[in-house]
Amino acid sequence: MRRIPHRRSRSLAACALTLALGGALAAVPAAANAADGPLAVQYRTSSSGNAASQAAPWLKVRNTGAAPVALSTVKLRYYFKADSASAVYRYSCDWAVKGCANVTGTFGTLATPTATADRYLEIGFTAAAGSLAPGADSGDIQVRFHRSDWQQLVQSDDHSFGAGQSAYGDWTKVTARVSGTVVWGTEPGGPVVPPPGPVLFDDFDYTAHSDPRLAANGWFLRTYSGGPGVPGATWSPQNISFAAADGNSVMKLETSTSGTAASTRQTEIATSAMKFRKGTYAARVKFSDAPAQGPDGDHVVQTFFAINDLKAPMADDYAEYDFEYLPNGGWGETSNIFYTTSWETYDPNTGQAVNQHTVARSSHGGWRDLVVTIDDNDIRYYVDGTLFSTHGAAYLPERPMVIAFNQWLTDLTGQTSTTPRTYEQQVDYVLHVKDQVLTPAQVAAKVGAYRTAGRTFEDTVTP
Ligand SMILES: [Ca+2]
Ligand SMILES: [Ca+2]
Ligand SMILES: [Ca+2]
Repeated sequence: MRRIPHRRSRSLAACALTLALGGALAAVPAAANAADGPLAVQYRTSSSGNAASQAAPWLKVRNTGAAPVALSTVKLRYYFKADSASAVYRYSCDWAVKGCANVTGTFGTLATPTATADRYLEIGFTAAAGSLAPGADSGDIQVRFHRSDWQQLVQSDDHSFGAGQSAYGDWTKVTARVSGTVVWGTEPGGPVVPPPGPVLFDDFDYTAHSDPRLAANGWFLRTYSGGPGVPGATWSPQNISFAAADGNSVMKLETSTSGTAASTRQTEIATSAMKFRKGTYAARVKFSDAPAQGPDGDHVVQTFFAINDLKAPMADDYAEYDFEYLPNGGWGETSNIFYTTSWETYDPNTGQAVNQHTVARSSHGGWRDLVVTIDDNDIRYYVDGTLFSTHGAAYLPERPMVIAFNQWLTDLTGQTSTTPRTYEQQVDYVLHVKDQVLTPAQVAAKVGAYRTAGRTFEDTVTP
């Protein structure tokens, strides 16, 4: 428990009220690809008998991702149970849109057989098969295989066989690999590969705080007054800007003051929609230990967080998860301190708080890779790829939240100067993957894939 009388939480209650009253603010997120792939496999059989002279798995592979995929890196596996340990099978390609000459078929043996699979037919492609553009599929790949002695083979005990699959449809019993990594389907006895989940990604590639794409993409730049921070301060969208920096597009939050409430400009940007609960939240944020200009010493707070509205003091369906950096201390601290905090609830009137927090009393200035994951068991915070803290199940979110960044001053007691000064927080990107716990390396790979594809925004998370 920590008592913090002036929490930002009060601001979100106001924000939610604003959203409830102001339909104009509730921008609808732009639709994008339903899946971010990268591949899906479709299957039909052209030989449906439980026992047959040959198996005829016809296949198509579709690029569901945002980047082209070279077919030479793709392998499809059709799993079956051999008719005997010594049975030998022969592969044929009858027709393929990419050309049978560019399609390969080889047989493999499973190291760990199951009741329905001890062999597989692996379909591959030569370089001449080319690549699949986003949204494109390979077209028909009509292949078959039979026993070398032309005896009947039993299909009814084969993992990948679908007797009723007389037309093409997505088929997870045939797997797809890209460069050796399974990206589609379920291997025999193996873990189920979850389908790609809804995702929010924004590289913050905008022109200005007035760029209409910000609202179209579901962002709200705060204008309404109130806590947290200095009473009477202004929340200023004009202090949010966009630029190229350190090799990528970045968003800048500038918070300025001359030591009075009237001169204090704080900044906040949040999603309009309260639709984020379990899963992975990530952002690359640049904290600063010194002002961009003017004298140093204010109690500035630089943040990345998820939060919902407090419906009543101590309501337990409140939720909030914070990264907070105070380069000059504050909240009774005299030097730099970095917080991760998971909130069950609080009372804005008394300051009573039910939370779990973990701190580091050290500089966190500079670019930081921040990741927080929330599943059914706990909340895990990572900084620069390293686990920083794990918070318990008592603090899991009961309801969806918004995602937000803000920069504000806890009070004006950090220094007495009346010389103007400006503090700057930068944000490179934000990523949320719904209901999936990603490692920091998987976060980096996902962000890298968006950049390879030249894609700066996607939002497929539905409320
Ligand atoms: Ca069989
Ligand atoms: Ca709660
Ligand atoms: Ca960026």
